Amino acid sequence: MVLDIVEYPDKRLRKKSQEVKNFDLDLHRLLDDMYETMMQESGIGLAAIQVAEPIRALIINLPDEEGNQDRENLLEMINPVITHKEGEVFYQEGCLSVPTFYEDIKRFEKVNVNFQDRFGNTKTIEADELLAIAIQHEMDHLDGILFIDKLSYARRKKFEKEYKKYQREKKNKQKKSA
Ligand code: Y12
Ligand code: CO
Repeated sequence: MVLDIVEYPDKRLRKKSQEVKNFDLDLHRLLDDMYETMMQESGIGLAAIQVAEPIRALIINLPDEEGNQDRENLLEMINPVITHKEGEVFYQEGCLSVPTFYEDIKRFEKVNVNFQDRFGNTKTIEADELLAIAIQHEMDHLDGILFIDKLSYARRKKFEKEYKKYQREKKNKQKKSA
């Protein structure tokens, strides 16, 4: 089932997500619905809070060299914890909860992460390049942090102006089709 994406400035995105304790069918259903939602919306990463579930779960599905998003490469991370971080890199990020806006954001170049899979098994991953960026972006969501929070004051002001325009246009489109 495709779920609704919670969009900025909805306050739910600012909630700190809670540790997952039950690795049950409800969790598996949510992860499957998150995958369907992410694919439908052309995303490569999604945190549970973005579909209004305040639990520490996220999914990432990066495209391969041919640009294909293969479900076999889907990464599901439950209760992730960064155990090592190094380096510095800038990458242009976007977020399904902040449509139409993309900006260069500074992240760690490499991260090591401990997490659990959907069955509660403990795993470790050493990530670099786009995967390291996606993990940091999605893990920020678990603590109510959005990539726009990392913008300079001037850039954030510009973003707020541009985003209001997007919201106005969206509202007008909805009015016309009602
Ligand atoms: C690098 C940087 C950021 C991430 C986090 C995951 N972000 C996304 O998956 C963002 C996807 C996105 C997709 C959109 O839709 C299309 O492009 C068709 C989109 O749409 C609009 O802005 C209209 C916005 C964001 C991982 C790795
Ligand atoms: Co995001």
